Amino acid sequence: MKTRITELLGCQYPIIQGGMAWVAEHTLAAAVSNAGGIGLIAGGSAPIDYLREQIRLCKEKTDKPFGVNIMLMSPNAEDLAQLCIDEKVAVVTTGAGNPGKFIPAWKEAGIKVIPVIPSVALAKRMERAGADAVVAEGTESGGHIGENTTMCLVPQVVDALEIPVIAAGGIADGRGIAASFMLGAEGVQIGTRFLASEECQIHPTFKELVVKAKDTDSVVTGRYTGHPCRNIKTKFAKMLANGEKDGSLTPEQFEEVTLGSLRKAVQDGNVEEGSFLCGAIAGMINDIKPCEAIVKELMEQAERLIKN
Ligand code: TUI
Repeated sequence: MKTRITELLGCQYPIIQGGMAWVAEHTLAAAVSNAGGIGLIAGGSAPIDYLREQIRLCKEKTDKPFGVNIMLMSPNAEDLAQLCIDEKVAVVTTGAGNPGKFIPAWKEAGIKVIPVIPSVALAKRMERAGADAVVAEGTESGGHIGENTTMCLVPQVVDALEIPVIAAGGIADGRGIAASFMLGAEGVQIGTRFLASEECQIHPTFKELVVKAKDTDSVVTGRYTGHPCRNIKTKFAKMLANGEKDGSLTPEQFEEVTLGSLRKAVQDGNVEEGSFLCGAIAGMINDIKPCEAIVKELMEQAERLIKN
């Protein structure tokens, strides 16, 4: 399936792995790139030395293109942005903010720049700022989210832009990819499906929560802090959601109890205090497989559907 995205990024399939903070490290990124997609390493709020090492390890594991996600709320986003230039990373995606000020330097360095955006207005600004493509991310996604749905957002972004659009949020099988293409997208970004992959290095408890999740097992917390996040509905997430609703948890207390909660979920599998960020499509995911098998199955199903 050749699109402007496969051409732009020099990959076999128009599938980009989500840049999941604390989750997306070099083993996962290299596996997705070796499977023909574009793997991503998450900068998150990691120290610069950690990200440099991850990039170098990824280069050892794959000779295919891969990328780095810069989380713009990170206090060291500036340093990580420069590191991508120094390490000659092929692709940069961004999240949780406006990357406008970094785009000229990335473009100068020959990096393909793909901001993740939750609205048409920001998509247009990114095109004007020189982005090569955008990821239009619906509220079905895991982690930090906007309000609009994939079904509504993607066609509106496609209509508003000349550059290619990648759909994200709620896509975990070939039907989701085919549907995204019908909406005008030329690629997909997939996160949650890769949580349940063999190469993903998260705690086994996290994978088990994804595989066991039903359609109603995701919840958005933290709307009142200005950083809404979609999580798996654990006891901890329900406590946060209830505390937000009934006022028993102030925004300050919310920030306090969620500090370090991504690490507690990903590294420790701590269901009492961890935030298991995950998309609303988790209910459809029932097995853990190698990335190569996931990508192959996704593309075979999508190509069959589109041909019909
Ligand atoms: O960024 C994500 N998903 C994420 S980032 C993350 S780590 C985190 N940690 C603490 C608080 C918040 C996040 C976990 N998941 N997805 C892409 C995305 N970007 N979703 C929404 C946005 C976004 C929101 C506002 C992008 C731009 C934006 O612009 C505001 C502005 O400055 O105009």
